[in-house]
Amino acid sequence: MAKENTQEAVVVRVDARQCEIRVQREIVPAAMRGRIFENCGQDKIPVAVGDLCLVTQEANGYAITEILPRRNLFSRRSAGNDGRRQILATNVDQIVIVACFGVPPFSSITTDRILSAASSSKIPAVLVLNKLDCAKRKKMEAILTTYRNAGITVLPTSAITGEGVDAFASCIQGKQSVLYGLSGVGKSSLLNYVEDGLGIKTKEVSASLHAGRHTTTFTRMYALQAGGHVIDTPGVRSFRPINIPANELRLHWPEMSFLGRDCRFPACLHHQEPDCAVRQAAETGTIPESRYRSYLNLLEEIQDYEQQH
Ligand SMILES: Nc1nc2c(ncn2[C@@H]2O[C@H](COP(=O)(O)OP(=O)(O)OP(=O)(O)O)[C@@H](O)[C@H]2O)c(=O)[nH]1
Ligand SMILES: [Mg+2]
Ligand SMILES: [Zn+2]
Repeated sequence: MAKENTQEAVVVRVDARQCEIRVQREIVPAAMRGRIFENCGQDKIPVAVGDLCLVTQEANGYAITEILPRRNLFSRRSAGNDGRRQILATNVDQIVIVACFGVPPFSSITTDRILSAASSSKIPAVLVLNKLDCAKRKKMEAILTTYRNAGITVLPTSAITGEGVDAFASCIQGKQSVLYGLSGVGKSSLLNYVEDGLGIKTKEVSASLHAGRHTTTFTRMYALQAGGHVIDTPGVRSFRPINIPANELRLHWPEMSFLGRDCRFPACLHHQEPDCAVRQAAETGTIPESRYRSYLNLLEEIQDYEQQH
């Protein structure tokens, strides 16, 4: 049974030694108590945005004493080669992958890696394609078709003209979502557009020429007036999924698993095996080459990693 001064709270922001929590509708700082570091396992930090936790009120503020069981968890392999896991968000209903037309250029590899991580965590994902105002029609249609054929909901938007943002707003309403994608695609701009008063810092238009700077530097959950919560994250430059074995990777490319029934070997990795129906489909354009290439690119990386560990 919970102690008398113990309350339930939600973690809305995490820094190196301190967090912010929402408790009784207020956002307050909270310290992390030593005990929660004990069962950290492969994680760098035991607390993540989205966590439900127990907190106690101490003389100089709140302290998190326990993380409650998570219903799901979105993570990646942390930078460096220590095999650690970086938890990006927990207890979410969906991952909203944000990519864009224009700058930074659309990256199939990054998008498909994030999609595979969402799939392996059993979290639904949607793809927002922002900067519609910068889109070239042919390229836009190719990207839309590729992902819609893979069974993924795609929402084209522009945080400048407002086109498509209503659909984005309905997509996040009433749910707990995490926005994730490359730096500079317009994650924070989209949130500012649909939610009055957030005032999240976004890149100045003039400063966007200076590539490589992240505008959002911490992950933070915001409550939506229409109901639901959304987690804005700092953009990434690259993404490595974690805990997907090479021989299961293909399960996360839905359009390949159907075709894979025609491969000679039931456990075909769709790489160099003879009579591979998936490779043939990529060669003839039945499945998009970009999706097959991003699969192979990740497969080889995971195989290298598995050989080293
Ligand atoms: N043309 C155009 N520019 C946009 C659009 N949305 C955002 N931008 C611009 O893109 C730049 C980056 O926007 P941000 O909202 O800071 O991007 P972010 O994804 O939050 O970036 P990080 O916080 O670094 O991850 C800014 O200069 C925005 O004004 C859009 O729909 N069209
Ligand atoms: Mg941002
Ligand atoms: Zn095959």
